[in-house]
Amino acid sequence: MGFPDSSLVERPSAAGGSTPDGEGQAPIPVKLVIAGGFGAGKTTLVGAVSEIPPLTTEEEMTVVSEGVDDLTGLERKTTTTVALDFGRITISEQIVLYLFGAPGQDRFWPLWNDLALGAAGAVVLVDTRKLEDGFASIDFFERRDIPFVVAVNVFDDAYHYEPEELREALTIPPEVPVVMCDARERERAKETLLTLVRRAIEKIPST
Ligand SMILES: Nc1nc2c(ncn2[C@@H]2O[C@H](COP(=O)(O)OP(=O)(O)O)[C@@H](O)[C@H]2O)c(=O)[nH]1
Ligand SMILES: [Mg+2]
Repeated sequence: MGFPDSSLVERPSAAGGSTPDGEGQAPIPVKLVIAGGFGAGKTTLVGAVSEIPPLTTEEEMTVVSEGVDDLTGLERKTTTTVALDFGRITISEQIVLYLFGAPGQDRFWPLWNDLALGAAGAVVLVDTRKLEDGFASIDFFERRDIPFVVAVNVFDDAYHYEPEELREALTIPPEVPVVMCDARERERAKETLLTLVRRAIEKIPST
């Protein structure tokens, strides 16, 4: 059987097919959102794990965004995502993850509702130098009851927090995993996605 169409339409369930182990079936597409503040490492993470060349709409930051996008502490950042990042990673014969990196700037908030539609879960990337930027994303997924994990992207020049300190500072509920991550490292980024998938599966009501 060929690869499923790219419509990302949720299919009933893996167990609905004829072979219980999913053998011979096309993998189930699972949509995940990569969220977080501006410069938290979303584009980097999608690029690090994607098995297809990530589709990204990075644009050179122009003078137009000067004074609009807050570059404090991000002096080396010269590109910005104007729409979204898109990547794909196959985690097993049964599951293929489609990653949608959300644009971090406040002015793109209206897009987030569309991005979250049909999402099985979200990674909220947090830059510890700009902790407060994580609140809006955490709040967004909490309100919609979308499973999420908080991934702390540890930048070289950032103060090192313990996960529990961050949980308290960001008032992250106990059931939400907090993981340390380096968005540039494929294996760490992949482990973050697997933590999210496990969390999303846990949240599926057992009937
Ligand atoms: N030191 C360090 N730099 C990172 C890490 N993740 C991303 N960066 C850098 O931080 C900048 C912002 O990352 P980017 O992915 O564009 O952020 P986005 O706005 O969330 O998409 C880029 O220059 C990255 O190379 C990290 O884990 N450690
Ligand atoms: Mg980006």
